[in-house]
Amino acid sequence: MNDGTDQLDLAWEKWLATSNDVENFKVINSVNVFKERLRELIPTVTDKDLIYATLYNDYDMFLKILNMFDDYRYKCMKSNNGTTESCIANMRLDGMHKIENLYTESELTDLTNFCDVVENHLGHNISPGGKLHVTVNASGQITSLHNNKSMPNHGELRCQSKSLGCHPPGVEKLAKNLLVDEVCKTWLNSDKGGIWRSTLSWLSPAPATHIGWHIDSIYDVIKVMILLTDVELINGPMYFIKGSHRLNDNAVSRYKHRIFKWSPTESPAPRLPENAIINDPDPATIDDVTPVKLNNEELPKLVATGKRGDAIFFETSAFHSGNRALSMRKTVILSTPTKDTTFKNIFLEYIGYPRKLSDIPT
Ligand SMILES: O=C(O)CCC(=O)C(=O)O
Ligand SMILES: [Fe+2]
Repeated sequence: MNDGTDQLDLAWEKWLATSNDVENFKVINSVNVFKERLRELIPTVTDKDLIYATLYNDYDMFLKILNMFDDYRYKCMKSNNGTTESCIANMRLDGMHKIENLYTESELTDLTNFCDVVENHLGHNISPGGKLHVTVNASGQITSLHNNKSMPNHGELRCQSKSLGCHPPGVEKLAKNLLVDEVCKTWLNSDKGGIWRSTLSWLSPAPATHIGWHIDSIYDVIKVMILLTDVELINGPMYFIKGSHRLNDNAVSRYKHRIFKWSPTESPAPRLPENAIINDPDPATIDDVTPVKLNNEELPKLVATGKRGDAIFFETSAFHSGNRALSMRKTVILSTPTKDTTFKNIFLEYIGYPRKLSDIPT
């Protein structure tokens, strides 16, 4: 199969040689046109099965096709804003980028007030880990707050918009930040890439990591982690394998192909086997320099430390992990939708990913 981006380059060069009209070089950049093409090119269930089986059985093709979608998207990304541009450049290279001091104290006030209410109400019941259940009456006042403590060995209490049915107070305002909006939309090359879900989290000291090495899914999703406390090595910063959003024919991409094959469901997030990465530090030995060792390959890591008000963007199809904390870490993580955003996501959904094992053609 041809690599579509080579073809795009050739077409571009030919166009330049014969026309001065750079603005009118037409590439598909519309979700609806792309969907129409998919229906024309892959019209039947048998065609979809064939493509699914190829991606399933052929590791090289899996890499080539997923990377082709990224390369094409990277070429189409446009932004008029210098800060967005440099953020996107680092996202392409590393899969993660921090913007310092993105939020002012006054912008953080509403969410901080909500955090104070929760903390004052729960007291020592802020830990161990679990889900925060909130009930609200008709006039929007909180009538009960409860930690279900469903993760007794973990330190993370989560308040998810998914279970709440709305964003926690103050989050919507943070999500409306113009830079966040522009970075997410530029990264996905989609005007549908607005903020979809949020997770507010309190990470307290605990015997186990709240989440080990994983990718959120094969789909493209950008998250922005807003730090509500300073996060240093001792309060559980996220680890991230630099560049692991790309498939570079290394241990990362071999695992991603296995995840594509053997983790058909999206929840819980596809994890690496416990012993795959010999690097699950406790807060006393955590560092920001030692590479991650995956199957004897050394991979550079990034560490999501920063100050209150900083925002850390990361692509969630890269490998990342939680860490344990020696003192409280508070963050809110906003995420974009998978549906109707990148062409890769639309393609994967179109061929029926993720499929149950019984629905995978061989
Ligand atoms: O809380 C963390 O450090 C990890 C967060 C994470 O895995 C995610 O939001 O996808
Ligand atoms: Fe994650």
